[in-house]
Amino acid sequence: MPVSVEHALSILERPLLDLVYEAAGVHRAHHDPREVQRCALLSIKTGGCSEDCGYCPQSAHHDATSPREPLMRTPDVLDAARKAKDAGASRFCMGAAWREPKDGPEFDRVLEMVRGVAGLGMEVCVTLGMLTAEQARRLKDAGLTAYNHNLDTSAEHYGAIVSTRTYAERLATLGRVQDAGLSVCCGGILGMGETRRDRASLLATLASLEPQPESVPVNALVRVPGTPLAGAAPVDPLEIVRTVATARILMPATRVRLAAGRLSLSDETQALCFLAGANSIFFGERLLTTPNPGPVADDALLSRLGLETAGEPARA
Ligand code: SAM
Ligand code: DTB
Ligand code: SF4
Repeated sequence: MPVSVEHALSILERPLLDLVYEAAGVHRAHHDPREVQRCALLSIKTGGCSEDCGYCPQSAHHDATSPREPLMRTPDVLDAARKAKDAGASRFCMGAAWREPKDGPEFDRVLEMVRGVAGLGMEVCVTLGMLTAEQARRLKDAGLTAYNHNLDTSAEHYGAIVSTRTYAERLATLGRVQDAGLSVCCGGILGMGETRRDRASLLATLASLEPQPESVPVNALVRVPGTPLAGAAPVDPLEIVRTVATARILMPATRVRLAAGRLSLSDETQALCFLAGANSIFFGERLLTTPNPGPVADDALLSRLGLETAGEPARA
């Protein structure tokens, strides 16, 4: 069912505590509120990307000092996945700094990585840029759980952030991913100069996808020196809470993931986000190229909040 921007905005703008209270109720009706999934991230191909996304340290258009690394070897990726599993991650997401994957040996290697991670009994997700229908089908056949492809912001604000591709191209890839029978992981970034209406517009677009995304990552912009958005004003943490709560109300069955930017969020803000329906985090020392709180801090946080790890694989 299509969700209108006005409807999403009317939820997003409710008095904060009413909003969180309702979202918590929806969350508890659809999920075990004590469970938080740990999802590990690995950059399998880093930097030198031809796109000009204003937030991204991996774009070749900016002066950010992100390293450039060619596509990793499969055994190294599988070692990282095993370590993540041993540390409690049940989902492994691999990211590549590509506009789109080229068919040939590199794409075949990614398929091999997907088969390997799936073989470890983990949920497996990749984010490789735009896909053809055939590539989506081959990823599905290799055992991929979900494809991450973020819309990042509203259609209206997108052109201020990225010029080398369009919102329509992003939506077309999402359609091909769904047609291949893959789950969609699709979310956005807060703190890129967008308005509340932009956030409502993004949430309405996500909630109108059919089926709704299996997971929605909510990123707070990591302001990396050298990127055009390095000087953006930091987002008010309570706006992140509002966004999480609205996502939960509009998409009751979706996993809402607190993604990039948690280093700039207090434990108390994260606690409010979990109350408002977030039930997954990126876990580990690094995101793709930037730091993340790390397992020691996250173990401590989850234990202070009395939260448990969802789908925890048996530890060796
Ligand atoms: N190149 C592929 C693409 O753009 O679809 C996949 C990798 S790209 C790095 C994956 C996502 O990382 C982006 O869509 C964006 O949401 C997120 N991201 C990149 N840089 C970020 C930053 N500085 N802060 C927060 N999120 C960021
Ligand atoms: C998502 O929404 N956030 C992750 C994951 N999906 C691929 C990426 C965050 C990247 C943050 C910047 C960096 O570490 O390079
Ligand atoms: Fe490239 Fe993805 Fe970064 Fe954009 S977000 S510059 S497509 S790696």
